[in-house]
Amino acid sequence: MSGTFEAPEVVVEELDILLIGGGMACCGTAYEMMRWAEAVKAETGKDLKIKLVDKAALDRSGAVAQGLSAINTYIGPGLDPADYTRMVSNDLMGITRDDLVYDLGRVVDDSVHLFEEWGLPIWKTDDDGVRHDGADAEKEGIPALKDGGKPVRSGKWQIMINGESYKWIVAEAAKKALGLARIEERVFIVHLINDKNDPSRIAGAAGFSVRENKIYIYKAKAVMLAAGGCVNLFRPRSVGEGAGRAWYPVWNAGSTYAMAAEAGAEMTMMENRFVPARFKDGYGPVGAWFLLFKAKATNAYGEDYMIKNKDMLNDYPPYGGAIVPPACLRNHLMLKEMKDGRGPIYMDTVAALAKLAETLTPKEVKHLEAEAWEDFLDMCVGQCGIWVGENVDPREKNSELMPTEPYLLGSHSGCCGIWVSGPTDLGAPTTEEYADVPAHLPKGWNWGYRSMTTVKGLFTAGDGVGASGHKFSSGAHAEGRLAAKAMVKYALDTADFKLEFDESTEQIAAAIWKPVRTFLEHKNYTTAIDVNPNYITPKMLQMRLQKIMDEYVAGCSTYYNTNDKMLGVAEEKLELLKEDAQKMRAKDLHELLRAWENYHRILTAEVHMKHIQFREESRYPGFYYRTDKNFVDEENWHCFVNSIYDKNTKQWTCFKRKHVDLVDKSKLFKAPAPH
Ligand code: SFD
Ligand code: AMP
Repeated sequence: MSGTFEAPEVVVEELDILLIGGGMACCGTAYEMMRWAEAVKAETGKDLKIKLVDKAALDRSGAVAQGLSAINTYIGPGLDPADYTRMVSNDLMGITRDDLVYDLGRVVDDSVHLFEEWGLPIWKTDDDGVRHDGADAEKEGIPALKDGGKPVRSGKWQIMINGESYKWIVAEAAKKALGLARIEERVFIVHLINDKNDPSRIAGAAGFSVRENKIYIYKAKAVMLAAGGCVNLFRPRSVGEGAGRAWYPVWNAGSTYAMAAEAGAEMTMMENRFVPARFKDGYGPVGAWFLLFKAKATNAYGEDYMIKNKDMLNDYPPYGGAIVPPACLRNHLMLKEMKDGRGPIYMDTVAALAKLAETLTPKEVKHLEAEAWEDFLDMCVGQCGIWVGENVDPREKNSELMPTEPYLLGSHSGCCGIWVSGPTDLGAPTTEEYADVPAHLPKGWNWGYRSMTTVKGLFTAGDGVGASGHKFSSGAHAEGRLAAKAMVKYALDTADFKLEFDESTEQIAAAIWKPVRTFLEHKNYTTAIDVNPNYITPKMLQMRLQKIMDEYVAGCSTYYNTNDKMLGVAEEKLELLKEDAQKMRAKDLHELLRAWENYHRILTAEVHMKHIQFREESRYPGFYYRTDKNFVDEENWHCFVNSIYDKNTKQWTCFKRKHVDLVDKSKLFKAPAPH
């Protein structure tokens, strides 16, 4: 029987393993998992039931939808995972999990090699130092990366690709590994289900089809939750007709953080956020300009604020003294110019291209100019629209840069997310304090299965894993792969375990469809469908959330400033918003999706606010400032801030966890680091 809008069909499926999301991380998990699952089947005859569900279509879902033009994490020969660990730590102001980052550093290149094998064109440098596009390099017989081919480094960690079809290529490999029967596209998961007899264990997940009137309820022993980061929880700089634009993908709505928290998973560093400097209005990325084109950003009067304001870095030892200052401090120096009225900020594309023309051949210059456009066409096509619409030729006219609205993510240059179990073969106890801990890592960093959250059977990767940023596309894929093996092991270890849902399927289905019921019940009360005292549209509710976050939780409109009092106001307003959210309506499946995205955003916004409130310092100047605690306090706050949500009382508990360096960080600094 197929369902109707009034009475949706409820499909219940029993699985061993469920993968939620179809982005870089989940594609990695899918690819790797099938290798282990097939080995298990060959050896034992056990055929693990595995399914992947994505709210969109795998080929273009997630952050890499439009493609990318660089892979930002490729270690390659000459660097080592410890160097990578140091860089990540420094960029995130010293508070990351060295075990997770180092572990990823050991395997990330393997994912890049696979991408190349699957057809991703990677720029190469030949023996004469000449650069070639990926396809040309292949035609000319330049070896693949894994056979010693030299990539074109845009930066120390980044390599250039022709990546318009990056996601297609990665998705194809995942689909091939899984087989189409194991994939359900356009199913939005809204809720994780705990086990009735052990609330700290996962038992499944539930969602609905965004195309058909169907609710899906999955029972599963192991669940991968990799549904990306959180976008549009702050009022975006682009309003009105541009409101659908953002830098990070608008379709990732905090599902990872909200659902994991509701299931009881310990969260970490949720105060962290990323406020990227981007080309104004189109959100075009800047990495290629800064790193490959060696462009400088200036204030309106042509002054390089990184030089002009460099003494401001001294306020933040030891990080300000790093050879490459952290991204937030680079913003800090930029914001000074904007606040003092010396904006707009410009990317000096004119000088950069003229300088490159002095040393490169005309053919290479032409290629680079084409790349300037391709960089946007690959990953942020709207920026090309801006350049065309505003008659921008980057050789002749500089473009404005602007710090964007904040995004929550754990894979790009941010580190909020979920606390996970680390690798099993890293890190000797360094201090006496840990000498009695049987595990090799600091206490509480490992509980057996790599990438498992503190909820048994619930795993995460990519934007989901907290305290370890700078994975980017390649790292998210690799991290998904790392989890796959542990998930198969967990599913086998718990094969005889009988799961029981802590809610009935009827309760779950009713909760999912509630916004539809609200609409159907009240729709005839007024003649204007959007104006009704009995419900609020998801769009209006989203605007309210964004306004609260923007004005009180350090959004753009306050230059990223907040304080204890403003946070108090936000807390109160969010409470009221949550009450009203219960009255969200859904007049069609699209609005049902929007309503549930909002629920996820609200919970994510709340935990972000609570963490900022708890951490009594400003750890990320340039990303946010607590003006009542406007300093970095290494003595008291060089620690993780973690939290747990109780879905019954709806209360958050924030607490400190000790931070330990496993990799020596002194190499990062011009002067010796104090710790
Ligand atoms: O230029 C549900 N990223 C870059 N990485 C690089 O390596 N190089 C770059 O050049 C990068 N740049 C960049 C990047 C991203 C974006 C948007 C731009 C530019 C414009 C970052 C990476 O893309 C990012 O780190 C990874 O993709 C993260 O991977 P992952 O798997 O954690 O998230 P995802 O790929 O967005 O996938 C999420 C999936 O979840 C689905 N989903 N499914 C079911 N139910 C729900 N409730 C769901 N909610 C979400 C999504 O559909 C998706 O499949 S640059 O700026 O530096
Ligand atoms: P973005 O385009 O800003 O997302 O950056 C892409 C990559 O370049 C990421 O690895 C960033 O950390 C790095 N990056 C961007 N800008 C700079 C900069 N000014 N200095 C050093 N690294 C940068």
